[in-house]
Amino acid sequence: MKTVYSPLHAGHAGQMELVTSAIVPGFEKPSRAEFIRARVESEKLGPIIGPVEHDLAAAKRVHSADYIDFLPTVWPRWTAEGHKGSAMAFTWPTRGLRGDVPPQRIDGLLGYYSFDAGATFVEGTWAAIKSSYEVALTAAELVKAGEPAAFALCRPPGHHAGAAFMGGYCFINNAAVAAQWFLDQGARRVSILDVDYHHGNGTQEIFYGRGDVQVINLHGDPMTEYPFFLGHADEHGIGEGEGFNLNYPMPFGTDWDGWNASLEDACAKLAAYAPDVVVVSLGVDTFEKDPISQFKLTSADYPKIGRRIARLGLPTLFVMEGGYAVEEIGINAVGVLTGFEDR
Ligand code: OKP
Ligand code: ZN
Repeated sequence: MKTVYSPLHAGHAGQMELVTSAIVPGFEKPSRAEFIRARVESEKLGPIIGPVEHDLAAAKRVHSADYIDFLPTVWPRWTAEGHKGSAMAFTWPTRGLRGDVPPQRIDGLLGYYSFDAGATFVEGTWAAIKSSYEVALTAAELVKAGEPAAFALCRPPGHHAGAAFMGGYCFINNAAVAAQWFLDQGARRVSILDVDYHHGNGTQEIFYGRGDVQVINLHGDPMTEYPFFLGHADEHGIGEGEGFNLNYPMPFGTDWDGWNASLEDACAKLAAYAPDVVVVSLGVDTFEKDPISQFKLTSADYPKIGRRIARLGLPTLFVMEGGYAVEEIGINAVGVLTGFEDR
């Protein structure tokens, strides 16, 4: 299959991250995408192509226009106010506070448009966000044009970004953009299968009231794992979306057997929904050696995931999300893709 990749991701570098009482170098770093690209090449997965330029109209189909228009202004405003280092939110409008009034200063606006301190900006961040979005759309176009599958090597990732908020390293929800784009191109139903270790709270929020996108998440139980405030098994969707959101929270220590049982159930529900296309939010932070995660999948398990998804027999777009064991991220991510191709 073809891979879509942009070198512009690399400008999103040197971000700092708040981790349990310390500000440390971000886990979501450029080498992640470079290890994956190198493995795509060494495994001869297929051609690597650059993204086609797109305006932001497709992003505004799943995000609010004011949120999307805000993103390119963050770094210029942050520096204009004299700040140095990563632009990062520190105050959020939670219960009892006014979440409906955008403040005037960038410090406040960052909180207004986020749910945590995890989506940080440096100088090259907006260009990276835009290129990641274009990578997803370009790969979606390949699938629309008849390729059985395509790989969007997105960085930064997207599944924590909601209609009007960023967080968890995510800004534009690339998988959600692609799913909506398929619908706008004539698909009747789309399934999003999110296998990243963390619950894709943004994707769930965007489609929660919708029956034309089935959202399935396999993830660490939010009772004990980030993002903590969404991803429970009793979240089924609402209104038209009732029954079309499925969560499979799993405990720390989950290995292939436990995880695969969830995948099997998820694939049965996906097949019953009979979508025209599947968008896989492909995170490989379920890996046993991932530095921020608590599942126990091994490198030998990733091709099995790809093989199972291939058995659905549906056009499939893979969109890169998380994975922080950088030495093995290429082996694991590309392992899913070669497994999908049954080789
Ligand atoms: C992004 B993706 C802070 C831990 C929070 C944020 C994790 C974001 C994961 N002590 N870390 O889903 O891989
Ligand atoms: Zn993750």
